[in-house]
Amino acid sequence: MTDFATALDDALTGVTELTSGSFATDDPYAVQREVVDRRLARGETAVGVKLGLTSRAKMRQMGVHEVIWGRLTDAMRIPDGGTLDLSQRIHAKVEPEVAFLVRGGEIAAVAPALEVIDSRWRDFKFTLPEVIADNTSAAGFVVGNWQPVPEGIDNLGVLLEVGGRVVEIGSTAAILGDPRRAFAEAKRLAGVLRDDWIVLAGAATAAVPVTPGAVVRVEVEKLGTATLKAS
Ligand code: OOG
Repeated sequence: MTDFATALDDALTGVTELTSGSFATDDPYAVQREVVDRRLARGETAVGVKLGLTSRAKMRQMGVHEVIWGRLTDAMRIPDGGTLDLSQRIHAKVEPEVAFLVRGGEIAAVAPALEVIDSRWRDFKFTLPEVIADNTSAAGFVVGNWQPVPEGIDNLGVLLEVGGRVVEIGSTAAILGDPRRAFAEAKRLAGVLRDDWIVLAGAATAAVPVTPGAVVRVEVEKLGTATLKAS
């Protein structure tokens, strides 16, 4: 176990922050693997992968031209309508997304989804290797109802609501021009996508901070909704 992975795992379990610049690595995905392997060793199960920086706005913000990916475990899953425990997160934000269900390495179904991101880096300030090592800020997710991929999946309207107010408006087109491209990227990057795994395609809008008591809802045209309540 590298010191870097230990520090990230301690920050995760202790709900404490790290400061950008305190560790270096030339293989951030190896550090990420160590961090997630620790979670698996504690009894969590791998349930899929997530893509990050799939929107041009986020890539521009980070000054990068590549997507990043992280690993999902069962402990990150929040049932639709369930509770996000903010006492176990540092400074959580939510993003409206779509999720794909994997069968035979292909897309079997799609669902509206919320991703919870929570950087272990102070103020969400990190370099690209730092966010990759930190499992691309993965901290939770909610998946709505699975359904067949509808016509026009490359341009469905997306609303993010907090407390019944619309706070972000976007389109699935913001996800690499077509969220199916994010699935293809996930397959290429992760190497293998297992049956029943979930692929989170990446944010369709900017991420929004959540505070205790907030009810967060994503609505994707043709797909429906997914909801969480922050406590
Ligand atoms: C990195 C993760 C971003 C997305 O969908 O772009 C992400 C971060 O901004 O903390 O998951």
